[in-house]
Amino acid sequence: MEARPAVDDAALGREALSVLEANWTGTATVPAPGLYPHQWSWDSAFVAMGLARHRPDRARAELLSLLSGQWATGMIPHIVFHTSEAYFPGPSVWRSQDQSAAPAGLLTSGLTGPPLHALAVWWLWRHSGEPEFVRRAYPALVAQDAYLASTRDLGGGGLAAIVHPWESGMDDSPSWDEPLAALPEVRYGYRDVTLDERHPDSHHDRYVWLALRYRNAGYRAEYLRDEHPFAVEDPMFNAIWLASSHALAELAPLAGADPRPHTEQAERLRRALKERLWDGCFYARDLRADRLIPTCTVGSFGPLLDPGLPSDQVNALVEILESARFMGATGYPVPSCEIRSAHFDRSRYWRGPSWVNTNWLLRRAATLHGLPHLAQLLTTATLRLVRQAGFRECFDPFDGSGRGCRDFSWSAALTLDLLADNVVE
Ligand code: 2M8
Repeated sequence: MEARPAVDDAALGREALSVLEANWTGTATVPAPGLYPHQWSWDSAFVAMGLARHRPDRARAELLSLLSGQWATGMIPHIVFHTSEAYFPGPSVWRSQDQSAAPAGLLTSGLTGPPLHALAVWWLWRHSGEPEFVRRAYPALVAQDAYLASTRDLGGGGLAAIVHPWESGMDDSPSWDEPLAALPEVRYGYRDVTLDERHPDSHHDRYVWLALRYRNAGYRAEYLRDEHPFAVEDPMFNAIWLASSHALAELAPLAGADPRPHTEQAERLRRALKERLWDGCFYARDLRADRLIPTCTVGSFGPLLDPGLPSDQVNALVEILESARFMGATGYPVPSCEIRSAHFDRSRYWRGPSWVNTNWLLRRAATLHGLPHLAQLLTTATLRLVRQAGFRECFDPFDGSGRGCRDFSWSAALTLDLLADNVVE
């Protein structure tokens, strides 16, 4: 454990705000200086939610700047490149400028990310009002929803498929091992120092190969449907979409729109998650092999974000989450992979460490399901992590030591939100 002075809540909040100030480029908040020098999609949504009570103006600017990268297809890219700072894979890999659907004058990646943005807009509305901002963002959020429902329903069962591990945001999760192993032996050949340093032991050759295949096919919907070799229905990605559908239903009247399509979408997603991904726990489905991937990860608990999840599923998930398979055996919740799995690795990115963003999502889920004890436990333990180790990218779930980069934006932003709710009466 790194030595770190104990700080009180007010000091911790000030530190969090100063990290976010330092990571603000004038246009967007980078996840971390140096390592992640551009704007990432779900990072921006988390940052906006964390800033909602402190800097709503900045939170709105953050989301609008991300939405400026949206493609005409409705796809919100997982990275928007506002500067030319070095990062691999950067604009020369994605070549968004060659796509007529991509925004003019702004470079982006060609993949998408977890669709957290409607929830973020709702969060901002709830904490700071401002119907004008909702009206402005609403059409982009509806277009994103339509893109997922049409272009990404590759399995035809009502769920969205991710077509690259990077789209999950949980890049190296063991859930992708099987579908990646089924790809041909590829050697992309390009060794990128920053990529290898960021995440040694990752499946980089296959990641880059998959991205290039999709790019070379012109990011076409038909190619994804008929040829792309990686297509997975991920419970967390779809649960975030479901949470955003509920949020859209509440935002719709503010934008003068009908909430019903969004309520129906949420119900469709709930049914599809159960039919396609539930087997006592939620698992990812490999569409190309047509089978469930039998690894339980923190993503398995994503569907708890649905306030309408039936109580038998809620109870089963909470039992697993609190058991010795997950937070029952580690000092610091929530390990990103079940600890008894052969794939669990306490140090490897998304294969074991605990993350502030998933803790925050599960804390929200616990609140939605009337589980205050679980919500408080997640709040207290997450605050303990950042107090002890700082705003690190992720944390060893057993001893709480920091992993990955420092001054990580979503760790700082969500700390602000946890502090705001952690008022002891
Ligand atoms: C990580 O992903 C990027 C690729 O998109 C990377 O490894 O370079 C993930 O943790 C992802 O969830 C996150 O959005 C991104 C930036 O923080 O870093």
